[in-house]
Amino acid sequence: MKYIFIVLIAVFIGCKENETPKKEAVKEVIKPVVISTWNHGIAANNVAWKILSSGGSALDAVEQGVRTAEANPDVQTVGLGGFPDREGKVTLDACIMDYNNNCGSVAFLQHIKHPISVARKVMEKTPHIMLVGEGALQFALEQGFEKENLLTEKTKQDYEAWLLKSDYKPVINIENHDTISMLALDEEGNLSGACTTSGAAWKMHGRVGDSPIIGAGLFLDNEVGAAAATGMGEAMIKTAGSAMVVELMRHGKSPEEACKEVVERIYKIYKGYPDLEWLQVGFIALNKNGEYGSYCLRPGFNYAIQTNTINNELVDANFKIK
Ligand code: SD4
Repeated sequence: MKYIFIVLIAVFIGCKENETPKKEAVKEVIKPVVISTWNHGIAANNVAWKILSSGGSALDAVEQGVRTAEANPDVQTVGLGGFPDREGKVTLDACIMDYNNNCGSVAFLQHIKHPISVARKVMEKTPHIMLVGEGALQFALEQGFEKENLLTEKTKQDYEAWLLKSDYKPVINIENHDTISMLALDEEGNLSGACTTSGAAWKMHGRVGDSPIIGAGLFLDNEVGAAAATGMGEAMIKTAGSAMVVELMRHGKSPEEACKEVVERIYKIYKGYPDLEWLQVGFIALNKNGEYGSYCLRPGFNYAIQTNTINNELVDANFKIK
């Protein structure tokens, strides 16, 4: 008996010695990287890339990048020229987040062309994270932002045409798209993200979507990665969409796999309900290693990606249903 025991111990020690220690594969980090939603991501990435490629911070890159869409009157779902709510008011939502989990947000903000920069001021100059409506406007004016009319002639005409029927049935990829969400990883290996929108066209007055809500429209954890959303905000809020994508990456999913899983959860929630008819959602994600990915519910969503080896390309996201 004693002999058998000694043999077993010897075998056990022998096995241990023969075990080769497992080596964690060291992944090469790709940086800098910037990824942003939709066609207008190209112009936004160009501005962000100038900052990132000269050693600037991801935070500056995302703020300056998305300002291009806010200032462009032809982009009708962000900033100046954004589609109004059903009362004809352009109301804007935006948020920004940095690698220290600092974040700032504004919602239901009127008359200010660059809500993303107001959100950054909320983050840096106040003890709060989110300001809304009149309070956000008052803060913006105190910070020196200019009050402007954001309803352009073109958007006013579109609104008047919509009023004739006043039917709230957003047209997929037309009336519930074009939010710009941007994620960046800088030379220092730090992540930041920004998201800015005029929200769903013809929404109820006072409606706030996912875009200014940290965890829904945008989330990041500098140890893991970042995610941001576009599409019907209610779906992202119901699922804590962007935070969920980051958590799934933490547990080993690739950026695309993580986006896909959340899109599938959303599909499951809406399947069989009338809202599915006009539901579109899309996520972009970027992990700490500079790997990126995306996924959406229906075809038509694309994103712009720029790295040292990819020259600001537009890519069609994979999708769940036709
Ligand atoms: C919202 N998510 O307010 C925004 C709209 C949007 O791409 O993303 N459009 O629900």
